[in-house]
Amino acid sequence: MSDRTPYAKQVLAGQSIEMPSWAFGNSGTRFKVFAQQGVPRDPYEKLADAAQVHKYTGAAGSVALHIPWDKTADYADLARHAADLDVRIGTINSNTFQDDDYMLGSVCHPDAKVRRKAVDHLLECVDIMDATGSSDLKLWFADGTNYPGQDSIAGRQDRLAECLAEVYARLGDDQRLLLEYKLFEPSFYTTDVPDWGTAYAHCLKLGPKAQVVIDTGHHAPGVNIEFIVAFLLREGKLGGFDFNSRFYADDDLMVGAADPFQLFRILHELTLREVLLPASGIAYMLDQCHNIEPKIPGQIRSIMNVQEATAKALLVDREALAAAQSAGDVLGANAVLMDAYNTDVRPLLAEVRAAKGLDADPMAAYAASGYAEEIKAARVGGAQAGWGA
Ligand code: LRH
Ligand code: MN
Repeated sequence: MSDRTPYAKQVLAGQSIEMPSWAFGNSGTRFKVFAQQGVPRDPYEKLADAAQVHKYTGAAGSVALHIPWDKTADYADLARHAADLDVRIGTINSNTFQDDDYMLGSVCHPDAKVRRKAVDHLLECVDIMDATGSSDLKLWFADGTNYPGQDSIAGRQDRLAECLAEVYARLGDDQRLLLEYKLFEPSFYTTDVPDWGTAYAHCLKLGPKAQVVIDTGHHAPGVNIEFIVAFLLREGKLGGFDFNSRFYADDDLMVGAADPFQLFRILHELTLREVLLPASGIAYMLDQCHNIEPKIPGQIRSIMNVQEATAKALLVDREALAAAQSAGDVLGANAVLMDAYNTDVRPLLAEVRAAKGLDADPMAAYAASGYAEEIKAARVGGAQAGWGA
């Protein structure tokens, strides 16, 4: 078995996972949003908190924004603020799921006036990308129906395709749209982009600047997500991930917390195609809510979970795996993967961090920094950020 450690270290040193700005604000469920002390009041403070995660992990150099949750007067100034903090603004997320006009949908709404309003918001998000220098527009639509007969399933697809085409036409040369699917919620009968196949079909029709985002919490129980990864990679239509984990539905828990073996299997497919680094064009993002746990440590732990799953995947002896697979050696092939998965990669990651001048234990380093106490003391008054739902 060839020593894969040097290769693994090289890739791990270059890995970059994008943080969601909304993970630093208050979040919860329909039952309760528990406010936490020190939570940011505006996107500037969200970026400051995100910068702490990058400072201690060295692997979280960008932050996704969500509009209007991160609405601000001067997006170019916000981008400069990010640069001063050694991070950058990444994906711009649209929001057509919180306005009263969108009760029956946004881009799939029966009323053309409502669709116009939704598309205008999506076009405004592209204007914001021009100001922040972002290349990715991520589109998730809550659109769907709750009862059979409520609306035309095919008619809604026509409306969706028409609206997506207008947004696609507005994209700049270095910009793309990432279409995110989700099985259900908030709609409970049909969802207009419910699965990877629907997202893939719309992206194929749109063109090369349209790709699919896989949110790991958006599938029916038992769905083999790594199959979807392998398929979309083969088609060149995998645009990115919203990493999180779940025990039941769209729980938005820390990635790898509920099913670290699934995360490893997903990273294995990506490692086989050598698309782990930013140059691959695949956007690796977290999409999580830290409803009861402290948010900055929650993001640090999440980045570490992705790093650990990645390190294990990078240690898979691919030659031995390919040999066992072509020999039909079922148990042999499975054992190659399990050997890597059962490897304790924490010493390897500590070496990668040390080589970058970082503390071997980012969680302990952040806790010792006193930043948590600082923001609790400083951020008094004002309105804490949240989903505003
Ligand atoms: C929808 C979703 C989408 C975001 C939102 C914060 O469930 O995953 O990616 O817009 O969460
Ligand atoms: Mn998501």
